[in-house]
Amino acid sequence: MAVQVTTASEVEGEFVVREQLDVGPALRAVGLAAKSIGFPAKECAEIALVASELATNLVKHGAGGKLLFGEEVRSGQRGLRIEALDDGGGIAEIERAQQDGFSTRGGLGIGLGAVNRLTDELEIVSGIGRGTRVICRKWLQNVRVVNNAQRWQIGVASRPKLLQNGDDTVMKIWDDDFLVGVIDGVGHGALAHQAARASRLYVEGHFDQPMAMIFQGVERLCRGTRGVVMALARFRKAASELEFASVGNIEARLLCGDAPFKDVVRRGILGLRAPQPDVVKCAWTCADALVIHSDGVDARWSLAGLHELVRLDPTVIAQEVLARHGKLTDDATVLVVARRRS
Ligand SMILES: [Mn+2]
Repeated sequence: MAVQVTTASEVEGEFVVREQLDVGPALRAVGLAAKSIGFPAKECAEIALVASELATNLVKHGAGGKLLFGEEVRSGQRGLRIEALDDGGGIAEIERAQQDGFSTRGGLGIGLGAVNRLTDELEIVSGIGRGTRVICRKWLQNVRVVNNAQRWQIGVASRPKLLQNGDDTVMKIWDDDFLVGVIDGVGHGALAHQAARASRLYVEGHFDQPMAMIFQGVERLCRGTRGVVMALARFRKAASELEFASVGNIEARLLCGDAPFKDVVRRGILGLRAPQPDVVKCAWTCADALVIHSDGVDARWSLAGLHELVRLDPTVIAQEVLARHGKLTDDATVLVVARRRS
């Protein structure tokens, strides 16, 4: 993974971690660094948890090592980098970690689950005989409390095949922007439900990260599961711009758009070494509604007969598409974003 050039500043430290007793001081120092960078209390606690997980791994799986941390600034955004360097173990442990997903141990194998969930970037570098280097970064979020719910409406309709729904939907609103999406856990029932739900929580926790990063995070999260397919749409600048990315079989369509919406379909399953999505950016000035649905809805539905629906509440549109075209053989979900009619 390419790492952008960043500049370091004063908030940094280095701890040698050989036994469990070394973990406490290291995680306290990381927590203090997070506080002085300006992370809110809840995130400071989460960052300390990340440091604790990394340091504990050094004791449990490596022959000890070092925990390093430092402030970073990238494109004007401040953040904290935490690095764990172990002296041994190396590649064998990492391979085990990647095969052993949260389905069996509640984390990315050797316990990188919290690190992946609570940070924005995670990189694992391992070389034979050189130990393992785990680098993670967490960026400060700049969230103003302005809500665009007045201008835009989001509607969802979903129907599970079994008791637990293997589909899930993302809805995150902040400033003048929002992120929505549909996630389909491969298969049905409890395992599909867990994978889709964990992915949704990851996406909502990383809503302002670059799309490619969000997809990489979900890919890591879902290793060891049957995987998920996912499509995300992020609306920026009071919804005049649309950014769309998708991996696997999730359908997206604009209703009443002047120009056809060209999303790039990437085959693959997140968690099973999916390719990176192509991120499509376009102006969203002409369109009235965006419809995203899982493959539990027949993709051959036509716009005929649906134009009149565009005047309706997006939840009604979603229910209508689901009722007309949903299959009974799969979880089926429709998400609609529509401009509010005044
Ligand atoms: Mn499905």
